[in-house]
Amino acid sequence: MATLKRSDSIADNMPEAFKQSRYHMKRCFAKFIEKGRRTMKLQHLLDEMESVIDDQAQRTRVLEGLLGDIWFSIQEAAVNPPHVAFSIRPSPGFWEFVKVNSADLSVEGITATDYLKFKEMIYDDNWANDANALEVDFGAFDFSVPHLTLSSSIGNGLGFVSKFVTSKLSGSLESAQPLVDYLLSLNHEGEKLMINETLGTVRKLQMALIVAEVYLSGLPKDTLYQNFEISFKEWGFEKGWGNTAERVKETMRFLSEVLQAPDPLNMENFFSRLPTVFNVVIFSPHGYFGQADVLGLPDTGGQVVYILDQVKALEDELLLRIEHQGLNIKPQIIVVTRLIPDARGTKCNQELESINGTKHSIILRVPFSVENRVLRQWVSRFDVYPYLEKFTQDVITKILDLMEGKPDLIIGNYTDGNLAATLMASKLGITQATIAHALEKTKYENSDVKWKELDPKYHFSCQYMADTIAMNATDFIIASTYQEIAGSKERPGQYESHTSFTLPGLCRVVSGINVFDPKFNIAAPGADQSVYFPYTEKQSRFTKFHPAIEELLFSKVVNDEHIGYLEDKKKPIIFSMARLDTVKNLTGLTAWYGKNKRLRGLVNLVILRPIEIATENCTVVSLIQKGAFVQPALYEAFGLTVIEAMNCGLPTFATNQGGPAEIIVDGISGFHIDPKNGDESSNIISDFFEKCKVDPGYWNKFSAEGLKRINECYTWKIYANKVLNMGSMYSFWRQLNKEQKLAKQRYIQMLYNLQFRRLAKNVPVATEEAQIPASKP
Ligand code: UDP
Ligand code: LCN
Repeated sequence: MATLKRSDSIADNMPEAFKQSRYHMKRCFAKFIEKGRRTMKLQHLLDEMESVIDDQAQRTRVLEGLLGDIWFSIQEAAVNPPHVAFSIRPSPGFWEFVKVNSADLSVEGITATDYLKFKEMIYDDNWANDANALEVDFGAFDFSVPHLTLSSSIGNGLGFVSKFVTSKLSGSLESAQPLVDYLLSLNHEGEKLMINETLGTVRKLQMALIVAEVYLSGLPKDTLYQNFEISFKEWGFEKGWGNTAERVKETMRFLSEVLQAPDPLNMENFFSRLPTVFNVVIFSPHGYFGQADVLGLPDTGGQVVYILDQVKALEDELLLRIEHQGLNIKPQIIVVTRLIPDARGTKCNQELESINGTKHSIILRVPFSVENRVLRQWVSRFDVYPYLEKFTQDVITKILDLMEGKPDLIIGNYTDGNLAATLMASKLGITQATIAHALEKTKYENSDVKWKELDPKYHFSCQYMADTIAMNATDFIIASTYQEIAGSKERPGQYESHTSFTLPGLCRVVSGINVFDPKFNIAAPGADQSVYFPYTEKQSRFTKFHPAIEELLFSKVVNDEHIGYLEDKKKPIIFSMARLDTVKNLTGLTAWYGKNKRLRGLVNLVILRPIEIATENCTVVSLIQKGAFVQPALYEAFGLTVIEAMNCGLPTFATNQGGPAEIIVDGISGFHIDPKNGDESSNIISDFFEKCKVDPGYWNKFSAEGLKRINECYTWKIYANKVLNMGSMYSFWRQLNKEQKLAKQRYIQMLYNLQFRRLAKNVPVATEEAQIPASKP
């Protein structure tokens, strides 16, 4: 049987595929167009095929081989009788579009633009046929930027950029001059770092490095930089190479190798040593950003936990690097959020707050103001757009004052933070990074084409414009998983869903973001290991909470704290904890448990209602020995609770929809469960506990493998190291790419000014009356 040839396009393969079952396919297409204009997802197509071909064996035969290969890659069909157009995704990041005539099954390959127009006809005919409809095409700027080509390389931008930089600096001595110029520009508060004008050419630098290396070889390895600083300065070297003779020599060797014959490894090593990042601004405007009493409040979840842990990890890594660079500089990280005067018992009405567990990092809160009035109440993350520009302007003034100069890196979080970061980075000319946590677009089906319907509540027009602007403006993107960027075989990634989309009547984004752009990087977060530690570390437990937890789980007295109690104390406990939100599917888990007698016989189920202090969770976890954690979400962007549980050595069952599918290697470091298939999921959990009964080593095996997976891939130390390496390399990359960057920035400014601002003005500004908070979907 023929199968899909990758070398040919889908449009080339499709006629051949139809030949397999022409009669049946003609009947299916007749069915597809029967209801007139509409969009259909793969499942709809399969359902309608089922109603046409009722014999299952026959259906299986139709969808075998080549046609099956193509059919199961369909993401969407747009029906405009007599044609049906398909968007097909043969593998992550690769899209093709075809238009099929239902009468004769003739196939025509079409462009993304034509597919979007065809789809728009369903929603807004006039717009679809408007020859001057606004098209946004960021691809037009990307001709000079190299792109990855393999799906498997997506998310490894740093490695790719260092290879590309290497090739740009290769060839002749002059080719490396941009690196020398960049080194010459490095300074801290005006004080030069690395080299001065004496070493302004590649040849001079190369010679000086040789002399310096010979000199350093004669010194004991631990000789402090201060002891040879004066001679080095005379030769043209400034501080920043290292704190000891040994470290300086290593750094110099990396550079000598790069200048002699550039290679990516030495390039990356050299850049990881460069003193380029000291002051960092992190934006997270929406929700309640605080260190206590905030989790569970509207729009306030894992993003806050992530940022607070991220700051600690980045500060630790910065302090270490600065020490190793031989510098005496105090790094500073400022998390910028919104000041909320009506703070509901939190500290969100306080302007400045030091961040626990750090030496120099703080939270800065700046209020949203409108028409010279400070907004007192919380505003939903969907409604923040009218305030962001003024907010960012106010932030810039405060930051320049607090930092006594510009920061070196600005990191945005979520749509609002990323837009603020874009405005500030472009104004000050600073390296920018963005983090999404979760992009909303994939959460709501057809939310792009149906934007007009949804806008009054969600303002997706603002959000998708802001996301597209920030993704394109930023120097690098930090994603937690591969799937966040490019999804899986079956499901497109969150970023990938911005490749091309349309907001009929507003703008057609024919090229929004390219997931093969080397700005994409995966740096997964970790969990705070002083809070989430292996259950074996008994001495670290917070035993003072034990009686309260005992009472919570086993006391028969019903009160506000708990509903129900555990009768059989000997049964292991499976537990789950999340914000009370439909997407977290805690009701689903409860129903699976109720339905599965075998599971009920094996384990107790505990659902923790939102509780504030993470340490309590940890204690609960450690108490529940030989139990398991279950994360049944319908979709989870990353899933911090999954890695928190695994950090405690708790075997974990987590949703196969989203990040957890990547965190856990199914059947090795935990288990994947399908949130849409409760019977299968509850049986997977039952099988596990049955096996544990027969073989107690089975539980330990999964506990240990979970911990191993965490230590190999999901720690804040690994994260901080990667992110600072990115900061260093992409700062240089943006210099090398200056012209292209500037052109794109101009285009972005126009889009911001002519589109985003206008849209933001349409979002109603909150009145003085208190609002009723909506929960985060
Ligand atoms: N969390 C908590 N108490 C709760 C619910 C959640 O401390 O009642 C913490 C949880 O430990 C985790 C974060 O909030 O650190 C939730 O992050 P996750 O990525 O799992 O989901 P999100 O809420 O961001 O969607
Ligand atoms: C937002 C989410 O929904 C979670 O899945 C993530 O773990 C969290 O942010 C932190 O990135």
